[in-house]
Formats: sequence, structure tokens, C-alpha cells
Amino acid sequence: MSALPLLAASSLAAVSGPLREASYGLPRDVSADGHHIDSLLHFTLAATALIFAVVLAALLWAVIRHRGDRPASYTHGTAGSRWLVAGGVAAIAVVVDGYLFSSTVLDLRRHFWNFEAAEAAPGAVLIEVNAHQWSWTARYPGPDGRFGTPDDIVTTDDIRVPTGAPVVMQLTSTDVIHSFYLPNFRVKQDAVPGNVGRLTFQGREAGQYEIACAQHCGPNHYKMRGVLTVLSPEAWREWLETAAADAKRAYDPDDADAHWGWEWRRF
Ligand SMILES: [Cu+2]
Repeated sequence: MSALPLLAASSLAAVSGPLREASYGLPRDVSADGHHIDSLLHFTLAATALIFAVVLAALLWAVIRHRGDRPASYTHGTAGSRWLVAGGVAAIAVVVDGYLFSSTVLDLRRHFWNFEAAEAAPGAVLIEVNAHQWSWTARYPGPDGRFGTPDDIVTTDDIRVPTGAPVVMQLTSTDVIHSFYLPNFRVKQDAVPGNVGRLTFQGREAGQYEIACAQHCGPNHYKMRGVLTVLSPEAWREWLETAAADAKRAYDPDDADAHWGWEWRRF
């Protein structure tokens, strides 16, 4: 085998092969904010494990303590024991669910839904995504910085972003509901016909990662697998320049289907 096909085969293998997983099976987190999601999952796992251990211990204690052949006796407890149980349940609800609720709200406000800060950040990358049966088409504004103009860069199942800058996406669909999912970035957003949804994330590690459709969208749903490539800022600028030159050559004013871009929405 000559070097070129070998190189192509190995880079394909890098895309199609499973990524190295961390700990007990979560996809490797390569984003700036994914650890907030992971810490909620870890907290939930620890809390449920602790509650399970306490309940199991009480059950075992009861089985051993009351073993033997005795007549059953029924009790509704004392006022004190009832308050103890009610207080325990309330404490678990306040501590466990309260922590999960407040952390979720804060994480969304500060990171996952903080689109204003993401768009205002220096070097922020804006991308429009059009989902359809069965692929993802992405649009970059091109050198003029505006969407829906002849210099837009358009790609299919291939989205490239730099490290160290937030990416903000606006997504829609032309047919059914799809769901844009980046497991390695802990983000997911439905793409709904007639609606523009938003998504933001930031890549921390260069590499190629899976784009999956998380909504069963028809018989070829499984084909909606794209590649998100995270590049170093230098490689990203290089790619953008080449892609802009290609887009200029490929632009066809008569191809109405290709002109699905919209003016960037201000929410
Ligand atoms: Cu889909």
C-alpha cells in the first residue's frame, strides 16, 4: 500500500473508530464547559449510591433483628419517629434535588445558554445549521461576516471550529425534527422546522469528534453522522481562507436550494 491511501485509511479510521472513553463510559469531554454536566452526573450517582446504601442497611437490620418465627405486629410509629422519617425525606429533597436544581439553573445561565457572552467573546464563531433527511448542512458567514450572501461557506456533515473560542450555532430543519448532538461537548439541541434553536460550546482539544442526530428522524436516521473537527487557531484560519476561496468558485446564483441561509437572528 502506498503512503497516500494508507494515510487516508488511517485518518478515516480515526473518524469512524470509537473515541477513548473515560471512567465508567462517558464520552471523553473535550469542551470548556462539559465538566459542569459531568459533575451533576457524578453528584447524582454519589447521592443515589449513598441513599441506596442507607436503605439497604436499614432493610438488612430489620431482617436480622426480627428474624425467627414470631407473630407479625403492626405499628404506625410514634410522633417522634414519624417526624424523623418526614424530616429525612425533606432533607434529602432539599439537599439533593435542591443542589441539582440550583446548579442546573446556574450552569445554564452562566454557560450553556449564555449566548450573549458567547457571541460577544473575541473570535466567536457563528454557524448556521440546516438539518434535513439525512445530513447536516452548515453555513459560515464568509469574509463579509453576513449570512445569506454569495461569499458564505457551506459544508455538509463537516463542521470545523477552532480551539479557545466559543462557537454559537443557530439551527433549523427543512423537514422533520432532528437533534444536533455533540457527545464529546455535552451539548444537544433540537432542530425544528419553522423554528431557529441555539447552541453554544467551546472546544478545548483539537481532534475529530462525532456529530450525531439524537432524534429518530426516519429510515435513514443512522446516516446523520457528521464530523466536528476542532483545529488549532492557526489551522482554523488556514482552512477558513481555503474554504472561502472554494465557496467563491462554487457559488451558483441560480441554485435556489443552496440559498437557505438567513440573516443572523437577534433573540
Ligand atoms: Cu436526524
